[in-house]
Amino acid sequence: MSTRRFSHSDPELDELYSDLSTEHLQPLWELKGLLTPTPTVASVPHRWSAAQLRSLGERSGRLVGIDRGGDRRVLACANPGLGGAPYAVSSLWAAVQYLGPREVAPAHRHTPAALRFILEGSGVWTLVDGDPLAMSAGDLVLTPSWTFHEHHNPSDEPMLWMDVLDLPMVAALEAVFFEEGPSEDVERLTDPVSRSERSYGAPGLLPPPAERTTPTRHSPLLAYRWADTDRALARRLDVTGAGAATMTYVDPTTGRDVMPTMRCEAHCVVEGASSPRIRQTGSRVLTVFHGSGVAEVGEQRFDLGPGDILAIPSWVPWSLHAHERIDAFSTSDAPVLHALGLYREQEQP
Ligand code: GTQ
Ligand code: FE2
Repeated sequence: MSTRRFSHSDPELDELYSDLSTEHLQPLWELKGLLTPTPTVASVPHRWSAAQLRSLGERSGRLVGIDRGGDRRVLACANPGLGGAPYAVSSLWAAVQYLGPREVAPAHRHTPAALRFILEGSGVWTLVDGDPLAMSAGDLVLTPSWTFHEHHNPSDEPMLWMDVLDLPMVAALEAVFFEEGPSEDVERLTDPVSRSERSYGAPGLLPPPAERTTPTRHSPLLAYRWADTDRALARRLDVTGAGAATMTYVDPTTGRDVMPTMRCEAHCVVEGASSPRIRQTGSRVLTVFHGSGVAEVGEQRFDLGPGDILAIPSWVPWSLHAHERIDAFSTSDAPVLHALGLYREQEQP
């Protein structure tokens, strides 16, 4: 057993290299590509098409029972630059999950945090630590790290949504834990307003400090409804007057990102307009909720329509151009980069 061996024409130096290898040591002066002027980025810009995601989700629904090969029927976006790893970008898992009529994805929890953005339909409830959260098109639903969650579809229609997890980051830090939990009775799930929304769901209004839930690392508000997001985007568009606006989903008690590892943003670009071309450290996955247009990511252009999922790797300039008004949702690892002092952003010409 030895580590990578370097060689040299000088026999003495070559012998040193041999001994270094035996001792599992490597000479920095022979190592290339470590301290690069700008980030080395493995993942590539890529788009998964909504039509494919939907039809392959449906086919999986017909062929694969919820109990076969795991409890969740999930198709993970695998970035072509990541050598077969089931990650959409290097730091984020993104996937579509398909839950058929009257199916249940049983309770469990894990240290990787998850969120769902619902692209179409309604009728599924996700229970997060026992709190039933209705899921409808345009909603963002959080399942923070180590919270028990389960998905119930008591309706007659299948439903498909997007999951994003910080799994690649938690796996890189070797801190993944998982456990199964007791599933709840589906009969309890009829209430459309969760406990979390009753206390934290009104803009600018909170229970008195002494009555708030013990602060955690994540937002106590676990569902962000499309009607609120839509109104916020419309008002913000009026203010910016720029034809494009972005709103960040935050913890209403702190103003910070909804979870410690992931930033969620809603974007809109009006017909004929473009969002600013920017590049940022950290990676992002974006999905289109409404509208159509083109995404420019680095040198590539992708036609975009509802339900498409787009991978935007670190430090690649990107912008959206709307043919019809685009509403989009994105998740990035920005809170991690900020926390570590690694966040950089540049507007590109
Ligand atoms: O819905 O609980 O896409 O545990 C990956 C892992 C979804 C989930 C994913 C999960 C889930
Ligand atoms: Fe899960």
